[in-house]
Amino acid sequence: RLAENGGANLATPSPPPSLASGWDNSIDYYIKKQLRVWCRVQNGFWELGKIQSAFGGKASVILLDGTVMTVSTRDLFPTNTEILDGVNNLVELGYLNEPSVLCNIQYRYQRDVIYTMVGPVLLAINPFKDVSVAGSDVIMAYKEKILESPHAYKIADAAYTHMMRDGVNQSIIISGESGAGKSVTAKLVMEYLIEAGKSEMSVKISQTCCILEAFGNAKTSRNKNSSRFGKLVDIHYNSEGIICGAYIHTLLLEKSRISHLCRSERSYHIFYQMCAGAPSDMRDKLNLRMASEYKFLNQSGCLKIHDVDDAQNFKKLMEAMDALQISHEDQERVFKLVASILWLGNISFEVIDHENHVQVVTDEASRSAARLMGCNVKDLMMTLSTNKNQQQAIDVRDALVKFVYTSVFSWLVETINKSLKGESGSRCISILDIYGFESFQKNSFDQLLINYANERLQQHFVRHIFKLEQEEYESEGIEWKKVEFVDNQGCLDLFEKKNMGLLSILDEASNTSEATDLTFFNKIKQHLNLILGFDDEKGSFKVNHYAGEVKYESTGFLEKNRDTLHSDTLQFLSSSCNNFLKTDFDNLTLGTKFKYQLFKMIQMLEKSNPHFIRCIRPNAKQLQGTFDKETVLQQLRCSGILEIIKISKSRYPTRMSHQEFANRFGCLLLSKKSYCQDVLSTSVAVLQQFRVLPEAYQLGYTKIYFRQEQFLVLEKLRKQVIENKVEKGVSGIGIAC
Ligand code: AOV
Repeated sequence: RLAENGGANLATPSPPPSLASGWDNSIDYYIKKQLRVWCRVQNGFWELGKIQSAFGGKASVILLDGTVMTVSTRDLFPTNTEILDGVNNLVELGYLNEPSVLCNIQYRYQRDVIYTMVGPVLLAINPFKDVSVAGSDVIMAYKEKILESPHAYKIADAAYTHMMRDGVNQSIIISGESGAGKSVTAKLVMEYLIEAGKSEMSVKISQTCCILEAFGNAKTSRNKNSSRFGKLVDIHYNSEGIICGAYIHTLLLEKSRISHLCRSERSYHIFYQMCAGAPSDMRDKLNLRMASEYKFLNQSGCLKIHDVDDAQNFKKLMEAMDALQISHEDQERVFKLVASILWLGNISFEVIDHENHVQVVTDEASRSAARLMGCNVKDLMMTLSTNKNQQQAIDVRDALVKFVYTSVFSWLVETINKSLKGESGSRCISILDIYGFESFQKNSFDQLLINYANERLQQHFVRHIFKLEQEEYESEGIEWKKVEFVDNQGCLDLFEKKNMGLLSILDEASNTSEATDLTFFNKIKQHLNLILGFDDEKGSFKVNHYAGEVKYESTGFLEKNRDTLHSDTLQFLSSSCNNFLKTDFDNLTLGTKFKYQLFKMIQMLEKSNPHFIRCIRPNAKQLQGTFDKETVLQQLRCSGILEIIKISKSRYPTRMSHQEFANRFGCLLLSKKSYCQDVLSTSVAVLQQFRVLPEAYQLGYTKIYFRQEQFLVLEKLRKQVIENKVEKGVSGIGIAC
């Protein structure tokens, strides 16, 4: 679809002649002037070449390497002049087509320039190496507007400036596939926001990442430091722009990782950090061994991550916990529970055949686990014993460890939030960083929820960048040429529809005791024709996500969604003396809880003015210096980059009600007469006095819309007027000036 649009040019320089009406009118010009063109070659990508001749919709093209090809003129695209190589904002490209966009990003990437603006959206390409232009000097340069090139700091600065100017809450939404660089970008954004409003709270906020990463991140096959939970961090500021507190909302932590690992992946970092870095007195208390001695950790064949020092990170973690004033007593309780999970994983079962009974062996593992959980070993053994089979016993044990770990994680988030609570601020900037879109060889319920969250986020993006923007222009009666875009609402409906959505069918099955993964599979097969395909043998189904197709295996869906603990386990936990392990179950399925948390986050975002950052993975292998065009192009396409450029070219990014505009700029008027009339006359008088060009603004029914540059000019003038008046000590500056 994009390829069809590819040849269309939006801002046609002259000459060369317009290509909007197709090549046939201008092809002779390209031949005569020997201008370079992009030519689509067999692999679907483009190479540079020159047209030798053309006839009947076909052209003969000589590529840079001397190859001569005959192609359809539809496979040729105009190139931009070399002056435009590597522009800061893709909107500046004269000719808008996929090869030019891709080439521009690659040009910058090869020069270690990883950020590019696409209209108001920041693109960030993961360099997989340190190219950082970062730190407090750079932050100050962005704050003072000395530096203006695209950067995560620039977006943070825009949000901060906007918040201070309008007193409106802001959000920075960072999206992209797993491993694309969201969390690193989120850290840079936070760095800026923490520095810009520096207070005593700043150090605490910056230390939270270290704790949340230790407990909520793990190595996956796509990212060695993958977030396995979503987070929305609210930073609260007072009216002077100083930080007064913060709050972290989290989105469900992936649980299956605690007991089951895929080959070459790791469990949560904390386990390895603790095993490698705990000081000797702690090792004794926790009866701690090497990571390789625990089954939950050694099952995947991966214990270490290249270039990561787990022991050193454990030290940093303890410092961070101290900075957040988590008492040593509580820290010890946390580590005891973490260690108890490792020992629970090492528990062995014995089958007593004639009694049809499976029971836990009393050994070092069961004794250590019980002691660390603060319970009696007999109670633990009773809970984990069963009259069914060994698998049942293992399932009960695994449900218990997942519960223990998620309780620790929730307790930590709660405690961090208590520590970050300050005076209530009047304004807030929220930063969203969730687990990115995932498609592995085997995808389970965890991937389904993660990808569903990404669909929701994509809809938020589409709504703000395309839908709301265009609806507003229409309702304000502004001249506007509609831009088409891909809407993912259909896929969201597949998940969310009330009766026959994927999640509701799953919930219904989960609440029916006779239902199985197979009956669930059959039901979606019967009712969900939006699903792309079913494989009866494997019980798998394919969903067409905005970011690509994913095949999910339905085995285990029901159990994961039910998310219940065995009644014996519940009783056992209520008798445990560890008060982290609260069991106030609310009887919601995991899918419903997830949807609820997600909705709450989106609702908060809807109340703020959004800024978007799209992170891009340059290759699938996490390699530096490797720009894989296919991987990048696929991500650009599903982010709708070409459409964003189109909409941004004609967009009016700054807008104010007529009243606000008159209040703000009325003071610039030389003639007080116009100022005394109605607000619209004041606005028009300002525009006339400064001879603002008609194409730089539009008057809507209730608001006035500006091109960014024009608005900045007015702001600069306003600033000068105010400074002049203050310097001269003139009283009676205009109302809001
Ligand atoms: P993600 O947040 O998008 O994945 P990360 O932010 O964790 O991805 O980035 C993955 C890895 O890429 C990091 O650990 C770094 O090694 C590298 N990286 C990312 N951005 C940069 C940068 N700006 N400079 C240098 N290296 C970078 V996930 O959390 O899996 O969805 O759940």
